[in-house]
Amino acid sequence: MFTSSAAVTDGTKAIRGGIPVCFPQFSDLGPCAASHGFARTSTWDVTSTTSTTATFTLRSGGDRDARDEAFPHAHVVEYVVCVDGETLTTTMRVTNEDVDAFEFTTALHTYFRVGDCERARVEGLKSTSYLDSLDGRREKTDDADAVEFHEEVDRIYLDTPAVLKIRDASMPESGYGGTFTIEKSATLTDAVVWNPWVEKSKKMGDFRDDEYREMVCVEVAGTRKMSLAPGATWEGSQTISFAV
Ligand code: TA6
Repeated sequence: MFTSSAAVTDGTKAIRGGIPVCFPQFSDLGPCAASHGFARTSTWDVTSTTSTTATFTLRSGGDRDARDEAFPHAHVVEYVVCVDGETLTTTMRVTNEDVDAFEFTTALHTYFRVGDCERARVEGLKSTSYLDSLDGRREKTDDADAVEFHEEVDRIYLDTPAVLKIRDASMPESGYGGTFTIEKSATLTDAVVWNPWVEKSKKMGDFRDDEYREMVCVEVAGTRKMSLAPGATWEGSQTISFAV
């Protein structure tokens, strides 16, 4: 995983790295003023741990601040992180504890560490429709065999295959190089691919100007509004593995 050397970790803003949990919305695709919603900047409770897992819970109400006003629905989110041998699985469960249905979008905004983004490529998205966030979210397709990073990339791929790969061809002496495999649940229909490149990196105070070279975001997501009935639970997960 990648975490920026300039990441802010005092709770005043989302940590620039790891796997930010985007809920109750991805980006601006929901009611919250805060991009990606409030979950990633909230304090979660650690509700259980085992030798391989940690379970976190975020419950609505209580002393939550005004961020809830935009999403006034009783809910609980459970997030389970499982490190088991060579795989990392992160699972999110959203339960509607209200009397009415509510809608949400979501993403697990994973930052992957690479040796050089220009030597990394994302495979599995050939000819899959995407919304280009750098061009008014116009729907496009890319028939290239892989997504490469030689400029800013910010794409919301829709209804993608379950398995995506990031091949990092950085030279071995960089200490990096290898293949990430991401397998996502069918409930996470979409995937967001992002690299901020030069200009956006300079505008991010919690990111060094040259750190765009060291990361690629591939974010398993549900970017189309999902409705959750009272008492129902939605579950989405990703399993990440790495091989040199
Ligand atoms: O990864 C997709 C995206 O929505 C990009 O547009 C960019 O804004 C990124 O998330 C990071 O967002 P943040 O709010 O963490 O700066």
